[in-house]
Amino acid sequence: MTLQLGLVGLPNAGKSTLFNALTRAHSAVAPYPFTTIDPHVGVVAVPDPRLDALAKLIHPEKVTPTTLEVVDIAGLVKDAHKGEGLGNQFLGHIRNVDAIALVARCFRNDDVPHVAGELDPRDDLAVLELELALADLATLETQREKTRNAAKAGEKKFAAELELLDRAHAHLAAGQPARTL
Ligand SMILES: Nc1nc2c(ncn2[C@@H]2O[C@H](COP(=O)(O)OP(=O)(O)OP(=O)(O)O)[C@@H](O)[C@H]2O)c(=O)[nH]1
Ligand SMILES: [Mg+2]
Repeated sequence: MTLQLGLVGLPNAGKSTLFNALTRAHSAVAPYPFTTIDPHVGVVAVPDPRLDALAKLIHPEKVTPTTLEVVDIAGLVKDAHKGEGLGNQFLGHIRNVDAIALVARCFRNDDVPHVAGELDPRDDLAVLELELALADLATLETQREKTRNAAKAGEKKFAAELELLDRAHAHLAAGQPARTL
């Protein structure tokens, strides 16, 4: 089974560097923002000593390790939901992943500009969390509109769905991530 992982971070945080380290792929790495525009996908086998031990015991014809699929996307900036930087539409490339890794920059290097001006990983993470919540909010609003119309048409299951979407909306609008609902 493949586990999918999406990398999210500010431009120049080191997402592609991490992607390359994890997958031994060759995503472009450069000391300027927005090096990555189109998403890159890398797949790597996950070593597991338990699998090796099992293979030694039962000698299967084929041993298939689980794989990790890593998706490297463009950098997300503050106010991306208002179109800043490359906007936030590219988040669609990681909408279906199993996990999102937030990549925060912790290294100092004057040759690699920081989009926020100075090194502050905690602040960077807050920006990422907020932009992800706002992107979720926009998705939810579209869905809520559709569900509201369907509920008006009288189908019962949509009334229940609308109630859940309303709760999720209030939660996200209060700045809470969807996963804590
Ligand atoms: N010193 C140091 N430099 C790093 C580290 N990670 C990345 N860099 C450098 O920082 C620059 C940006 O790295 P990238 O991996 O391209 O960053 P990114 O997050 O993919 O950037 P975008 O694609 O533009 O969003 C490159 O010059 C890297 O060599 C690190 O851990 N330490
Ligand atoms: Mg990159």
